[in-house]
Amino acid sequence: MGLTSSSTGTKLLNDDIKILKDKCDYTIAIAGNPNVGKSTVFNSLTGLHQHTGNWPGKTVSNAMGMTSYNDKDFLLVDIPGTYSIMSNSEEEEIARDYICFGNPDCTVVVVDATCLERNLNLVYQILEITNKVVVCVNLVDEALKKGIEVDLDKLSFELGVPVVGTIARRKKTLKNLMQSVYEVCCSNKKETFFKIEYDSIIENAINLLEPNVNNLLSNHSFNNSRWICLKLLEGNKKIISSIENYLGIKLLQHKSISDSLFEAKKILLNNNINSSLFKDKIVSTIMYHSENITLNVTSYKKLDYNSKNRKIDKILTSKLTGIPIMFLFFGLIFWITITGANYPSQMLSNFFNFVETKLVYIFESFNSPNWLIGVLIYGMYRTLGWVIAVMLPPMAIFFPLFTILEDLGYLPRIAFNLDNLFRKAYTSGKQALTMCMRIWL
Ligand SMILES: Nc1nc2c(ncn2[C@@H]2O[C@H](COP(=O)(O)OP(=O)(O)OP(=O)(O)O)[C@@H](O)[C@H]2O)c(=O)[nH]1
Ligand SMILES: [Mg+2]
Repeated sequence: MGLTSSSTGTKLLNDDIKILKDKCDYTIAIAGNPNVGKSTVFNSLTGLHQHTGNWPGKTVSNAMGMTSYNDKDFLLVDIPGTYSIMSNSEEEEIARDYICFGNPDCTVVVVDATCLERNLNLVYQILEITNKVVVCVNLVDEALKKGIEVDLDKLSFELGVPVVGTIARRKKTLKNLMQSVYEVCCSNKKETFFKIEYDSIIENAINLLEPNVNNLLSNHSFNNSRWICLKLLEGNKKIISSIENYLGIKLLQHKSISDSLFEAKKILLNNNINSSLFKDKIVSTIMYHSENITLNVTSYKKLDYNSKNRKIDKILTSKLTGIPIMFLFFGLIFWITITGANYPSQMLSNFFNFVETKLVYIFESFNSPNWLIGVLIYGMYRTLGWVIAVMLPPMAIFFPLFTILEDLGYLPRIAFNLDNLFRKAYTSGKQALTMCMRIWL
């Protein structure tokens, strides 16, 4: 059984999930960076058909489906890809809200085995929020092709949570994942939080604020006071208001918290750490950890594993050659589509005309009134025939060509090339691909 939700906000999101949650024993969130195979994992486990493809940003709202394992029913929630909990776009906010406040029984963080370092940033950020996590190292087949091996046991030891390797397209490889998820859900594990040690000044500021947040949340089920302190110090109004809504407490209206926050921020400012530098320091510490752990757990069998890709990237994304090649590709695709579609269009049109004359003949032989022939054949049938003859052939050519570009991995490069331009219109390069399809349709 499955259901897809189109929720866009925390309240509606939680309401949707609540209905399904009652039917299941456990709720599992599938999180991760964009384009790492989250929806493929989701589809393989639920039998649903969430949109998958070789470019980032396909999943833009939460989707839900159900699966069973060891006589337990699991509600799976496929959430949009995000690089960080400190999100920017709307879909990243949806992901962040669910990771932080959706309260799943387990969060599966899908990471790309071919570029672990970048993916571990999000893993660390999620581990700061919950320890009910299973890390799913996906695309193991691609990593092996590039001579990259990840020591899963070592990674699990370092992170303190189960780590499994998967090839999401092959359902068999997901059995270990479900076993780990099952164990995390059934284990009644005490909620402890992964502690990343930040700059000593930041730690001083946290230490000043944390006892007060702790006091306030002592009876609350969400008592991750260190993480809340980090968000208060970061000063991101959106996430603070999400935290307050979730807790049902106006944090800053409590004098003990606002006073200690003021003092903590004073410590930071006295050391020239303003809000943006604070964020930078948090991010760079997490990146430092990700880099170290990646070096520790990854081995590269082929030293030049990435050099071919880099050379291709240089040509396809450089300012000088990237944009002309992109227009050349688009021009070629549109040309093939338009000229190529003329022939089948003409054939379909001839076929429909032929059938039309036969239909008119049949209707006339039954002495049907002219108005009936007019409505059914010259009206409905002819319009339908025109639409099919004009629309079907270009679509049948354009989409397979687009799929070839997707499989070659060219679409993410187009998104990268156009990112700067699209940012000027307050959106991101990822939208270029959707726009391209819309232009065509
Ligand atoms: N070779 C290989 N390809 C995979 C694997 N898992 C997923 N893919 C492919 O990777 C691409 C991205 O997969 P998706 O499931 O769409 O990724 P996603 O994380 O849901 O992406 P967004 O929703 O855009 O964030 C698709 O083309 C999948 O077929 C895997 O284990 N091995
Ligand atoms: Mg997806």
